[in-house]
Amino acid sequence: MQTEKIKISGMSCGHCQAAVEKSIKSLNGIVGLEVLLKEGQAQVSFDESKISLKDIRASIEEAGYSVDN
Ligand SMILES: [Cu+2]
Repeated sequence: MQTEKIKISGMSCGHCQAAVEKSIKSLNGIVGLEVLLKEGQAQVSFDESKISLKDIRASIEEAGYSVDN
């Protein structure tokens, strides 16, 4: 298992936070997730044999938010 912190910009309210959570949770291989609205950050734990950080970042961008790192 791998845990990464991802900087996200564009989240301004609870709906944004929920949208990011939903898009990441819909991915196969996510083990743990915490999205922090104020910090603009997500901490994601995932099974790297099933999914890559790149896929997670892509899903955040598909939901309409920008990934900073
Ligand atoms: Cu919002």
